[in-house]
Amino acid sequence: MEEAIESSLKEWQKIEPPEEFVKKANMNDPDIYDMAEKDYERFWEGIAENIDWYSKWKSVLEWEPPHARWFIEGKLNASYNCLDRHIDSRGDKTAIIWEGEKGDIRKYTYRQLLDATSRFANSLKDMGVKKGDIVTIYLPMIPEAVIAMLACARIGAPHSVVFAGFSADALAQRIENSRSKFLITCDGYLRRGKEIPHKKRADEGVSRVDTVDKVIVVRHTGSDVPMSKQRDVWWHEVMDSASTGCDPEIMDSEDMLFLMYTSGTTGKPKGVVHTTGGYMVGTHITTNWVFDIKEDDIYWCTADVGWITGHSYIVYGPLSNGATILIYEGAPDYPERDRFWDIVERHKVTIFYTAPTAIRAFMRWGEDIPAKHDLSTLRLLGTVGEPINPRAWLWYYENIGNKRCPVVDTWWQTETGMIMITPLPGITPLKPGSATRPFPGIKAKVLDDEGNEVSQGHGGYLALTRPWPSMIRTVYKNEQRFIDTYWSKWDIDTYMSEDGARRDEDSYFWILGRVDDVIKVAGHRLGTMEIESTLVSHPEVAEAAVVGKKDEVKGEVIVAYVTLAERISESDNLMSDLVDHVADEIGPIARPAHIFFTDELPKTRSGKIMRRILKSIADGEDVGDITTLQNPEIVEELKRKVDESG
Ligand code: 6R9
Repeated sequence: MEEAIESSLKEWQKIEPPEEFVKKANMNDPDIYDMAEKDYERFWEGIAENIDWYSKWKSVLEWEPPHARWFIEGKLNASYNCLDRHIDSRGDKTAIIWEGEKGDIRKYTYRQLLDATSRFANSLKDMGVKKGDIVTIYLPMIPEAVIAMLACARIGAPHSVVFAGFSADALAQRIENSRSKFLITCDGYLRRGKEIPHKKRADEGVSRVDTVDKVIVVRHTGSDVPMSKQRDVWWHEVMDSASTGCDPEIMDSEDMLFLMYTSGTTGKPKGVVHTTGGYMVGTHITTNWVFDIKEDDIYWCTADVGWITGHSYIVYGPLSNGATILIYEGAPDYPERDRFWDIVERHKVTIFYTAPTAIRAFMRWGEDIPAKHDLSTLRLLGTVGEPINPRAWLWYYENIGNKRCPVVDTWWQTETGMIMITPLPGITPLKPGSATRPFPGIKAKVLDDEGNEVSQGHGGYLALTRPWPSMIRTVYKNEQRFIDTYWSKWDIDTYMSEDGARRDEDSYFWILGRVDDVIKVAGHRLGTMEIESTLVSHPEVAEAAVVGKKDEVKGEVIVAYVTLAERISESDNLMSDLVDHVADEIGPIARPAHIFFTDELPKTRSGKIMRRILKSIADGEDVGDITTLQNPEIVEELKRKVDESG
């Protein structure tokens, strides 16, 4: 098996797009790249015609690095673009197919989705939500999450969606930073058949802040939940009394559409600000060209709406294209490991977008599982979230796509808003493991520390050297952090992605992963600092260092090295306490896979913890030069501990 894959790796070095696919592809003109290159502002101006505007922009771009403003003075509404403009031609077309973990199915046509969105928009207004107010959405994967987002967009209230798997504390932190007065949540939701008491968590979060006036609760599982008299209202009750029809607010191109908190190098997550015009233009066109969305496609992106992928490629990109999207609430292995393929078969999914970590899990479960299902409706596959190893790529291509479906490996970030480096399936020859080349109009380079382009085959930092419509506008209430994080490594007009990359002989990009203290656990972005601060907040912990350890399925898992406070001795109980503490404070995804107690952490003479060394120890790799440490002897001791733990 291993050998077969390795040999096909060579054989399959470049996979040309299938002729049939090319013929029908939404974008199949290779000259598009040159055209965009000639004058990228003109290119984006043409692309912006795909969005409906109340009034057109006066100029395309104002670029005062690092601040870009796109489609100046253009007026539009994102929810109008996702709903109203489809009603004449697609009013009765299915917009959302939702499947719950228990197998219950709900569908919304575009007309029904518009109706629900308008009603909910009116409910928000009735409750006092005004244009510019930030509304926090803390919901699992249910249609109400999409409706709530679109309703906010409709009335010009930026949403801040918090991943439902995050803890009360993480929720509180985000509400606090955005000073949000409104929260939308639900009673509970199912995960592997077990009910998660979501409202309880939301209540805990709200109790830790002093901003929230109103909580709107979706009845999803039907379980009893305490409702606070003044503060809490049921979604269905406000919807019943809300009036229908709600005129979309006319928004400026540069008005904030949403805030999305994401992890970075320092402890606190940062609020990435996205605005309306450029974001809609960017997500619309990438959905159209990269996923080749057609009228009769059934499109399924398995991400959660709580992450940027859910925002751009479940909600705004696909719905602005009038697509039918599928949303599944539950786990991929519930009740059985074929759940995804069962869904693909039953709903006749044609386009499927998921993360490498999921693909590696499927691979491990074996090809017999997808083979039991008819996957012949699939015509395009995508991946996102972390580098995909060529073996996993090929497994996906062969076992899910039956060698018929192009696989688009799409590199982008919360901050970029839209897909940046990707094949165009009707044009680009594919190479397993490579995200191939920048989307038309995007300029990416691989730079060294001094900002020089590195030569072919060598690793460097992935940089973006030209503005793009859906780029991050600032870090909410922290302009300095925006500049320091992204625009200070080289010249002020060059964006630092914090990813390593190299280019090959065809100038294809190969993403090497993060170069900062961000780790990706099963595709979820987490800051090691966030986890360290949480560990240190435990009364028995003195110091902690967290690194990502390579993992075959999850990409990385969390390893924590912990020094205990004076007179506290290590024990298995304390270890599991600490693991639970992190899960409670951040969420189960941040749960350390291993904790090692140590009397000291390896430090430089100036006292900096050497995480690089700790990572090599965790990965069982050579630690390299340790002569600059003040305590080199600790390295051997830690190596022994890690070895012994197996
Ligand atoms: C969309 C998303 C961003 C980080 C990014 C990089 C990694 C995303 C990738 C990829 C290799 C790909 N990443 N796509 N690495 N190949 N196709 O995931 O946003 O959660 O902000 O994470 O994810 O490291 O810097 P976000």
